[in-house]
Amino acid sequence: MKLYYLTSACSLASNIALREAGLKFELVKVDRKTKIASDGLDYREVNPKGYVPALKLDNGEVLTENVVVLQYIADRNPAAKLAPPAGTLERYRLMEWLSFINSEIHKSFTPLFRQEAPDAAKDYTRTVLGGRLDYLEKAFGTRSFLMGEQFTIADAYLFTVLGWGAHVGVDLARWPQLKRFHERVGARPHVIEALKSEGMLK
Ligand SMILES: N[C@@H](CCC(=O)N[C@@H](CS)C(=O)NCC(=O)O)C(=O)O
Repeated sequence: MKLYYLTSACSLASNIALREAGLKFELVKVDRKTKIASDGLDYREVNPKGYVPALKLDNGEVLTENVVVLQYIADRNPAAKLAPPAGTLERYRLMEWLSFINSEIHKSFTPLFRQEAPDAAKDYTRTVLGGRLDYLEKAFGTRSFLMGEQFTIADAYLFTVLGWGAHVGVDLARWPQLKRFHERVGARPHVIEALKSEGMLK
């Protein structure tokens, strides 16, 4: 398998998940400006949507969209317990978290990274995002991970998006549980490996 990624983008979640699942994969960097991938391909031919992540399977099929790519990875090695079995209520709870992270947190961050977005739009975005994080802070309570005590792909995804806050004026200090969660996940050996593989850690 090949994982196409942009440094420190949402594809980091799949990079982490692949390592936590113990799967063999190749990491292929995409140049943010030219969209040329380090395997020599024009990334727009791999994923015509132009964004990461994309997971190229060994049979040549390409999977895109975080929520799908992450579940595909988890299902390749059920023993790693990165997702509850398909069809169980717990699996729907996991999908509930993945959807929440994707549409309510991940996509709320996007305008904050856009130079062309007006300041008023960014202020509004910070307010909306703050409300979502307030909810998460309460929902977390005393558990270690989103699904309880078991680390899952939802945690890999949440860790990734929370890491963006420091770059766009969203300080996690306002949400102590989330800050602790970010530190807890950031200390996992496979997470450290993934951060190093993208040059985010020495
Ligand atoms: N709907 C997509 C959105 C993915 C997405 O927003 N990817 C961003 C990085 S986090 C991207 O590749 N943006 C293109 C760019 O920055 O050039 C998904 O959930 O997978």
